[in-house]
Amino acid sequence: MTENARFLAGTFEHDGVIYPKDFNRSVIERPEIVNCREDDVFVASYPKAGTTWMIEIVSLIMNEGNTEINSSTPQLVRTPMIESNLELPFRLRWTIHLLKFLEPILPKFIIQSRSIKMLLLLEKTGLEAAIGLKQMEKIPSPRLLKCHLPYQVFPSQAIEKKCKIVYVARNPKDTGVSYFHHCSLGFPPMDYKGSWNDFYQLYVNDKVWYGSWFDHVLTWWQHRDDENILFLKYEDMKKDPKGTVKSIAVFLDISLRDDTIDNIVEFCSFKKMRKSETVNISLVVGEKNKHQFIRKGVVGDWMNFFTVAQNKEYEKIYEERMKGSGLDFEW
Ligand code: PPS
Repeated sequence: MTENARFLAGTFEHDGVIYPKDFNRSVIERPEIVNCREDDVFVASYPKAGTTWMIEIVSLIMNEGNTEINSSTPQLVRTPMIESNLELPFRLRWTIHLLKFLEPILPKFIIQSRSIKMLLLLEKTGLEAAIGLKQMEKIPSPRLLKCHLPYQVFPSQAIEKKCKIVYVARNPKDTGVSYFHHCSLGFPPMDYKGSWNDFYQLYVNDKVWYGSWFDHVLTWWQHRDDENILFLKYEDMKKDPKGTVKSIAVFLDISLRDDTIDNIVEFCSFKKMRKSETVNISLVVGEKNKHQFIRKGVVGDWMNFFTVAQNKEYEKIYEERMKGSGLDFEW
């Protein structure tokens, strides 16, 4: 089986969009089952748009700059991803706890074996608890929730109750490159072993998780003027992080002191987030892995990956799909 065929075998399709097989099918097929509260806040995006960065910013705004929870609790635990569904069997959960207890005394070669590393990773990153719907119930209001869902399968209760949603979009070339590194992180289901050229074929044919970048971003873009939706771009966050924090605070109706805003910008800088174990899962899985989660954080890294032919093909698709939308990106 080719690497791309193996990738596709790990997916399911709903309404023409593919998703990882181990995600919660019912959240995607029946968006009305997600119980939402009126004061829920969502960060939504197509994958690799800067979601993790945005969540750090929004959570700090909601906590009026208090960094305590962000420094101590994995992001995945405090901000559930609603469609995730990592339902570990009871026995495995116990093994993980036992391993954590024994970790300081176990020989290095055991700790570094792939499966043990994987189990410890689950514990350390909070992935062990990443069962979106179950986690959501446990979190006190106001909750901050994450998802990558296209608008048409976004929780309908959230739309009806006008929950606030911050949607972040990033230019599709950098998104694709970042997506390649994400899928290649080295642990299931992110254990893609193909090359960039292989992955490009999946990406350009909308055969990656959450489907077409264009469908996703443009459908959310159509709702940019809804009173409960704030549509932001990664490139603008890079250019003006302080302005970004201010505009989100206004949207959430939270007033912040100027020095608090500066602290939020600093706490959420690429440098700081890269070093933070609560957000950078690569620190837990191993810095030596050539693919990183908090990786480069720049605009324009696509130039190091797209071939001339790929760029030509992609530009043509971009022109066609974005025509008349009023949405454009700098890259
Ligand atoms: S995910 O897995 O879909 O939630 O990934 P997501 O968080 O959306 O996107 C990851 C990319 O965002 C970059 N990143 C940042 N850029 C700038 N500043 C900060 N603070 C920051 N934090 C994360 C991260 O490095 C990924 O982009 P690439 O291009 O791979 O570096």
